Amino acid sequence: MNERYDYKKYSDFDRNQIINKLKNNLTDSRFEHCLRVESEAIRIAINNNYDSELAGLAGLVHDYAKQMSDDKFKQYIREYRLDENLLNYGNEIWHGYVGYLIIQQELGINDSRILNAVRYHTIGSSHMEKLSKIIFMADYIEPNRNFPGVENARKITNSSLDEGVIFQIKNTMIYLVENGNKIYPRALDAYNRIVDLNN
Ligand code: DGI
Ligand code: FE
Ligand code: FE
Repeated sequence: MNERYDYKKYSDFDRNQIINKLKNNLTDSRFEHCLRVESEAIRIAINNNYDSELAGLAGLVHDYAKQMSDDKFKQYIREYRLDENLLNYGNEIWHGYVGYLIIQQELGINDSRILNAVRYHTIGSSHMEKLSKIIFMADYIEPNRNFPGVENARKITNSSLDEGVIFQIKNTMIYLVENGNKIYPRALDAYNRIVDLNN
């Protein structure tokens, strides 16, 4: 299923080379998660009449920066003059919201749809393109996810991608509040946007 593309159309490297880079940068279990998100993204893309090659590649690379050092992220935040408030958060936010720049540089991927999908895969965004929605949901419902409510999330997403996105954004907000975690303001923007759209 997931060996159908070599991804050379969108990357300086082919799928085998990308896989080697992922293996070099990630634990085995995180690497396996990336393969499952690739397959899940392809499945959701087909369900939603979207380009499954773009979806597969974005899914494969979405967590590439997950195990990069804090120092490397801080360096990127300074070098690219990103929001200084990012320094008050950590890897959970950085691996996507900053990590897309590392992916662009190290994997030679320049398609803005893929880069945005990686950027927003953890926190969502107030303005998500279709590929961003597909990766956001593929990461959330890939077959090994087993949080309470995941079956419901799968059912909803299989009948409506947009409803799946709303479900995840609301549930993650509840989870973060219940656990006393800080909410990155761009995540709050994504939540406020879905409230506006439903009024
Ligand atoms: O990288 P994965 O583990 O595959 O999944 P992910 O990128 O969706 O990361 C999920 C984690 O990110 C989860 O523990 C919740 C956390 N998270 C999402 N939004 C926010 C957040 N953490 C903080 N502190 N603030 C947020 O706004
Ligand atoms: Fe992630
Ligand atoms: Fe992930």
